[in-house]
Amino acid sequence: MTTDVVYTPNTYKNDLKPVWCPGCGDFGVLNSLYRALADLKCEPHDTVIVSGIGCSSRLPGYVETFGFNTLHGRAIPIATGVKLTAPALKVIVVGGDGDGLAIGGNHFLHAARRNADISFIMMDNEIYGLTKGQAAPTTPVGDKTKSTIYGNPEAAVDPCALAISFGASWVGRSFSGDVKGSTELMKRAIDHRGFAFLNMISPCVTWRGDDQHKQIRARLRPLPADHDASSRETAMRLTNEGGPITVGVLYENKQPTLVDEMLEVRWKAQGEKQPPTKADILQQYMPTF
Ligand SMILES: Cc1ncc(C[n+]2csc(CCOP(=O)(O)OP(=O)(O)O)c2C)c(N)n1
Ligand code: SF4
Ligand SMILES: [Mg+2]
Repeated sequence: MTTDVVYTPNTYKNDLKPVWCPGCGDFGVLNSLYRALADLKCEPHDTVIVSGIGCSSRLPGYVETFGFNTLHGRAIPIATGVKLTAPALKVIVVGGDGDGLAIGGNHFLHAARRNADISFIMMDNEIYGLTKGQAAPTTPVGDKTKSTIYGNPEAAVDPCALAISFGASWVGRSFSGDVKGSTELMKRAIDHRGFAFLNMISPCVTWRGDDQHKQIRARLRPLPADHDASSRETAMRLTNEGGPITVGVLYENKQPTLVDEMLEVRWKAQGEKQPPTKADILQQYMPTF
């Protein structure tokens, strides 16, 4: 007799209580992720969540899958290594804007360029939260922070514009206060073959003010009804918008992934003429636990 496993958000919860400040946007990200994993029926033992260091990077500890809280800025290369070693695993990177765009910006670039088979859910609070409020690459120009007391002199980057121009094959944006919408976008990102980047706008109530939730919500816009997500040019028009923040799948395409390319190299090196099929890959690389 076979028993059908039931997957619910509770499947992925553990006993560790998040230590985020009350009202932190990261709670919404975590709840969306529980739901996305349940809807996708991700096996906890076939799923790995990798992070760097930061408030947001605490997230793997709160999810009942495999997890790795690595070094500040180094989640992406470690996740890429996990995926190349065991391609049958679902590998998800989570972390902050400082982690992903400042100290880890080089890894972001190359993972996108290589179409590494990982999804990167970046919790963007426009600040370094854990270290008490220094300006980050997404802090708007002119904003006062602990490290820019006269106003931030640097222009902010739009992470989605970076991801699209670096060559990411899936790029989306969401707001942590919209758990339903974020769950759907996370499912698409996690299911995507190749490098998927989800810019999760996730307010920091402590260092960006109680108002950040309200201010961001007022700027949210859905995708235009005729949006063509296969066009890089069209997607780019929905970045660096200044006032409005467009949420949804901005860009999506299909192209060979890093695992495809590496397996082909390996097959060639072994003298085989045919590239591997998906079945070959899974058979050779299924995790052994
Ligand atoms: C190599 C290294 N440099 C700097 C730090 C200090 N540090 C820890 S977290 C962090 C920034 C956190 O900001 P972000 O990645 O945006 O995450 P958040 O806390 O906002 O979620 C910094 C600079 C560190 N831990 N390691
Ligand atoms: S400092 Fe900001 S990002 Fe960190 S837990 Fe508190 S509200 Fe969240
Ligand atoms: Mg941050």
